[in-house]
Amino acid sequence: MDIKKINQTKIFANEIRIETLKELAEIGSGHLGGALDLADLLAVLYSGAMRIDPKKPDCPDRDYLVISKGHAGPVLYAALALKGYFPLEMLKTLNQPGTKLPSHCDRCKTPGVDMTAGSLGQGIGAAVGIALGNKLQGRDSDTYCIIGDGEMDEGSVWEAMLLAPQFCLDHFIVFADHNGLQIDGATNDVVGLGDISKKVSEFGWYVVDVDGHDAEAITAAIALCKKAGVPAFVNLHTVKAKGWAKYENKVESHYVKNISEADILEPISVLQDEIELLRKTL
Ligand SMILES: Cc1ncc(C[n+]2csc(CCOP(=O)(O)OP(=O)(O)O)c2C)c(N)n1
Repeated sequence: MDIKKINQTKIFANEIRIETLKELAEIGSGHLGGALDLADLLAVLYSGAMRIDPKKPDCPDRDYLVISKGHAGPVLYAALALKGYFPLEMLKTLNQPGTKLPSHCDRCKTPGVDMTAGSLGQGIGAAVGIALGNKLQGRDSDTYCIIGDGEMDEGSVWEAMLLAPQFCLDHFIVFADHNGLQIDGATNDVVGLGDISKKVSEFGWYVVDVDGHDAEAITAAIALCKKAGVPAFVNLHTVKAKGWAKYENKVESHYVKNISEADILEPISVLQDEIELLRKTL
């Protein structure tokens, strides 16, 4: 794999984290942990894995992304703004009255957002519908979906898991953000999922386990999934709040209040130092 391309993707991931932190500091609170931990995946998806054109967000032949754990809106907005879907300046309006960037994703408000989400367990069913619609209309568009491991406690997720192989949705890739935590504790302590990969595999999916912070491994996994010929599931092992050491792997990172401009200086400085090191390799 091209190391320069991978390092560019890593730089992009840190830029996404920095913009996400700035968004949350601007409004002073928000879903921090489950947003930061998706930056590496989004960097891969928006660095070439997905067929998209920021100038034509509604082009029917694009690839589609449903973030079913809709509370991760801020990290998606950071990626979209950095890709040029809308001005970076707009990120300052996160969750403000009249904004196009509500805390939870809304397809009617934000250019580049393909599905409204927030009520957990709904987005993956919508993604099955999108993938099926594309198949019936003969498009070769890929549909991607991101769900949370806590979200997988919802029964509707497993209904969608049953349907995708039934419809032979071979252009469908679901990522589980497997950080082991949810709103009020460890997922295993709330409703344990057991061996997620084994379970999903038994539903008829192609399954691959990946380090969710390794851009190269994520890229390789997507390539495998595209060849699978059946719906594909990436068990993405992540660290909640990855990129802000103070909050990493902490339940309290789920929703953080009183985030100030001063608070984010330290994590941003660490992320910028990493960017500088990576730039030297280009
Ligand atoms: C149907 C529904 N029930 C409850 C909630 C409240 N809620 C918001 S986030 C969350 C935890 C989600 O955990 P997970 O999917 O693991 O997300 P992550 O830890 O990656 O942020 C809950 C229960 C919701 N949004 N929707």
